[in-house]
Amino acid sequence: MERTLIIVKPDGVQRQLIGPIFTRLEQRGLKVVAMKMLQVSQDMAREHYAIHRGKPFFDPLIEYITSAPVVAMIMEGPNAIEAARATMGATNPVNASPGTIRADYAMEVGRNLVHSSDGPETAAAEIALWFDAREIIDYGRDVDNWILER
Ligand code: IDP
Ligand code: MG
Repeated sequence: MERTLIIVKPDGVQRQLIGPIFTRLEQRGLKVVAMKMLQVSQDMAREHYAIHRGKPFFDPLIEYITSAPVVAMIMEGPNAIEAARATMGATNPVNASPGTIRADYAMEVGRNLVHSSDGPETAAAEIALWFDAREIIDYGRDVDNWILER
């Protein structure tokens, strides 16, 4: 089953939106298999956003993601990456579709509340960066019979 990394960014934690953000994803049927709060270090931020090094928004992005604690989680499900990206909405909240997290709660690209892996390779690398294998829990849910076709 596919897994993806979700992060409630510092603005999401400060604005007391951990619950609403998490609820959107959880209620779709995505299963939480790991979850923790942490303060991101400069080194970890630079590694997580390495692909954006050299871009004009890189330094502000590092400052943003390290500015206060975040909540990170791994969510699992069929097409989890695509499902989470669709629920999160476009990178710039102004272009995000109504009903998505970013459209409903955010105004600007540099304060867009949430991160979600953008592909299978990225998801695998991000999960390895953010979580130790022992922090990921493989478990069943009875409700899966009502969420998944099998
Ligand atoms: P994503 O988060 O939707 O995958 P990416 O293009 O991977 O978007 O960019 C990573 C993060 O960098 C964005 O979520 C946003 O916080 C920030 N960012 C991206 N583009 C800009 C920009 O043009 N100005 C300011 N911040 C940006
Ligand atoms: Mg991205």
